[in-house]
Amino acid sequence: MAAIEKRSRQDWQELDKDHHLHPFTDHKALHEKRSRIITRAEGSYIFDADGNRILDGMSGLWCVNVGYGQQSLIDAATRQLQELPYYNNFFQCAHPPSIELASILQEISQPQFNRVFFAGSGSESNDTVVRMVRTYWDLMGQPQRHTIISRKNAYHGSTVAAASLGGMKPMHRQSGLPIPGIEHIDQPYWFGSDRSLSPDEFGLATARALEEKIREIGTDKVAAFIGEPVQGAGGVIIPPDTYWPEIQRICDEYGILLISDEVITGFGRLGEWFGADHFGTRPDLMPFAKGVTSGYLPLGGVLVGDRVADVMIEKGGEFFHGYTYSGHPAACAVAIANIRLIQEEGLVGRVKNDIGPYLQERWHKLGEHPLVGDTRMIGLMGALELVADKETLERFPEKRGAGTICRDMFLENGLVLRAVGDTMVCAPPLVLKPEEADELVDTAWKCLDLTAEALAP
Ligand code: PXG
Repeated sequence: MAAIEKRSRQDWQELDKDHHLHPFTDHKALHEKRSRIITRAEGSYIFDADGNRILDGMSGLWCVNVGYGQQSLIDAATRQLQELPYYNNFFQCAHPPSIELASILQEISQPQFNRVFFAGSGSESNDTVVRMVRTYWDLMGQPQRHTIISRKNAYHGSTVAAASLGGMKPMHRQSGLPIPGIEHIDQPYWFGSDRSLSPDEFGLATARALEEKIREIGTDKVAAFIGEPVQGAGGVIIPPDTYWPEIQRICDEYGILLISDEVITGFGRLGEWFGADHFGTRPDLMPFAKGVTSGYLPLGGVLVGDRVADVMIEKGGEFFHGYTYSGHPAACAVAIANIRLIQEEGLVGRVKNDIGPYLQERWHKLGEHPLVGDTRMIGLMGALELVADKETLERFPEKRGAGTICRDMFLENGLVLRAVGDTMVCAPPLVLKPEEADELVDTAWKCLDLTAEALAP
């Protein structure tokens, strides 16, 4: 018997409504509307229960880097499930997939990374970061150094510690967050500023807010700074070139740890293995997830630099932290196959030199549309800003819901892109073909026309 029944779209929708509470969802609104049921996927396309073929301009949730239907990943999972479907890495045990993956991650990352701590998701990875950073400073004999500085509008996950690191106000409001010892500074979002400074000046100014914050809190109290190389969920915010070098300088000067959250930017998204490689930073910790398995199975982890790992190993004492699924064997086997595929197909270089520049050039042409005030793209991660007035760059009033209207137009016309307010974001699979890139941009232009019509007074 098949594990999953064959049912009509309507039956799935009714069962879903009756029994399933979705993540990040207004449940009342969804009850009135019903879910879109996705049944299968191939390459860069997903298919819904009505058979509609939809170009997945978001790689699922920024994760399906190698695209759907890759047989080598499916085979790796199958083989591993047959051989050893589960065993843990607690109590001085390990298994070949977790060890092999740890050594491969060391090969593809910067030289300071020789060790990895596994988790099951990006959120768990960032919870690990909070625990590990504070443990490190305790071991260093500086237990007062517990404050982690992050940024407003950052996204680091949805567990209590990860959401606290994040700078999403509505998430904080809903559950009494952040937890103590986490502070947020302004983000390097030039388009969202008053634009009185040049992007380079603005990049320096927002980076220097870190220095001011460290001084305000006390130079002996700050443990670390965490940032996404490019903010994803916050609206694909690409910092000016001046930003990350200045952040690195400040971290070095004050001796605080630098954490590069690579959950979205890792595994080729920016045309390098990791976002830190693109921006030239040398992080001490790099949480990752998503693209490590291209989303085929859940896996996360933290790449731990020697500065931290050596202290933990030399000083000893149990690190009271870990998850049942830290280094799940099937997920690790899929990650190994995924990384090998990225290497064999040269996908990182393809993003940097081939499909990346190809899509970027076309994406920037969308900037000529009357509804678009700005376009940006780095690797295969981009955004465009919807504006009410192309001259003054004035935005639509929030209640018009321009971004949501545009997102729904995209979907009706066979394209998934995300709306973050009135910022439309895009992160297609790294295997995107040139003709699919053309389709993405042509559909986007047509839908911008339709959105403009819908928003016309
Ligand atoms: N860090 C970053 C930078 C992320 O983008 C997480 C951590 C948390 O990962 P997990 O695996 O716990 O979800 C993320 C996740 C969106 C969206 O709509 C973005 C994420 C997750 C869900 C939705 O943009 N990013």
